[in-house]
Amino acid sequence: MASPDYQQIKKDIVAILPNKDYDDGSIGPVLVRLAWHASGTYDRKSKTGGSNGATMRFKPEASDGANAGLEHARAFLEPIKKKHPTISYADLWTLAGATAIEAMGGPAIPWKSGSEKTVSAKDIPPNGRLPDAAQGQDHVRDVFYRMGFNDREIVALIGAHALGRCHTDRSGFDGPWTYSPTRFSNQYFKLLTTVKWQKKKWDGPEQFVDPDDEIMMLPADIALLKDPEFLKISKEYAADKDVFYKDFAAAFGKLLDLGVPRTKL
Ligand code: HIF
Repeated sequence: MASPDYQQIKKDIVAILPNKDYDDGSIGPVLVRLAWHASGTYDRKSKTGGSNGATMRFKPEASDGANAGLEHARAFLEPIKKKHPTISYADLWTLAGATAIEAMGGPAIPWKSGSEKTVSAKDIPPNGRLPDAAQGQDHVRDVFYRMGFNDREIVALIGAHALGRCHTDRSGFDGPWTYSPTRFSNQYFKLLTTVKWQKKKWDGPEQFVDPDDEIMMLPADIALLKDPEFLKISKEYAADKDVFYKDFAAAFGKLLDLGVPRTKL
């Protein structure tokens, strides 16, 4: 069977991003979340989890509450998988995330094919490895250090919350982080470090909003303001989009590659 035509697959992914019936008119953000959640189960000590094998297709990962809503992202990509059957699901999902970032105005994300088509049931990671939005900086560090990221990479990655929105029927939280949720930028850091965030007055989970209750931050986002090291880096990214783009591209490319077998040269 012919090997996948990755350039054509990227074109096909870009072609399905605009979707007037979905959220803010683009499925780009939810494809980015699929790629991140498929990769974010990685544990560097046990070398388990990560994007290899696209294990979110199977239980228990498929029914992990943290992945609520990602069935839409997986369904959006099915027609592309059918058109290009030789690409692995894992490579398709991570390529879709990288392509969506670039198509929404973000930096080019380093991406390599090579994920296995499937793995055995024992390789499906346990639920509970993805971060809990209700927690703060200690939890965020625990989760991302476990994957092998440092403080600078953590802050760079969280900049992807420039994109998309929370859904009350998925995570329980509500609303977008920025005023342009389908454009990648450093607006997340500009808003995070300047808006007077206040607790949202509602009966949903604790979250923070601007005075006009138009944009929001999760408790895990506000952690970047409470932690001196995270705050310093957030201010740097708010002031310098190019530095943020360079650091984000490297960190997101590293995230998508977690768990993919690479022969160490
Ligand atoms: Fe998110 N994230 N994320 N996230 N995320 C949500 C949505 C998106 C966390 C929690 C949430 C990252 C890290 C963290 C995106 C991309 C990334 C939602 C809302 C929650 C609760 C889900 C819903 O209701 O639909 C936490 C606690 C994280 C650790 C700090 C990454 C860095 C920012 C790693 C990342 O790339 C994207 C994109 C969305 C929007 C999805 C959408 O459907 O629009």
